[in-house]
Amino acid sequence: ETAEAPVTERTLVLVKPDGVRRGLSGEILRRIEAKGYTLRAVRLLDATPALLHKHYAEHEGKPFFEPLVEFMMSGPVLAVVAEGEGVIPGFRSLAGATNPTEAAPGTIRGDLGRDWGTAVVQNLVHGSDSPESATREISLWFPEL
Ligand code: RTP
Ligand code: MG
Repeated sequence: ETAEAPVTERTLVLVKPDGVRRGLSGEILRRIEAKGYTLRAVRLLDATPALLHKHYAEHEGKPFFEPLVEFMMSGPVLAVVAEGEGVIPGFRSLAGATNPTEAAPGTIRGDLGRDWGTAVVQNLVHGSDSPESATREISLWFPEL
């Protein structure tokens, strides 16, 4: 009996408004592809409050929640579905620590991000943190997939 081929893993990546504004979308997509992951879907959009409240539901009530939603509506977001074995933790490794001051050099946040003294940390990218989050978030940002 032969083993089934594993179902290909998918994650949701967002290039946040700071990344789009700074012209880093291409560099961030380049790093995802250079790592060997496949871009399955890409969309530039203006996120609505309803979408962001669902996307960040786990953070509702935290002190940074409203500044975070404001920041995420400060310009267009590039939403990406990336695919490949291990892509969920793999993209989190590429992204680096949440705080760009602490993120290791070599990571997206460590190489390209910094503290700008804003109300909420601007850290260039989002990546799903678990298979459950990935499924939920992909259905929010790409309902047709
Ligand atoms: P993300 O969800 O965006 O990939 O980032 P993450 O997992 O590294 O961080 P998470 O804890 O999920 O927080 C989501 C986003 O909220 C903002 N944040 N600000 N104390 C703060 O000022 C603070 N904590 C979180 C960041 O934009 C973070 O990416
Ligand atoms: Mg998170």
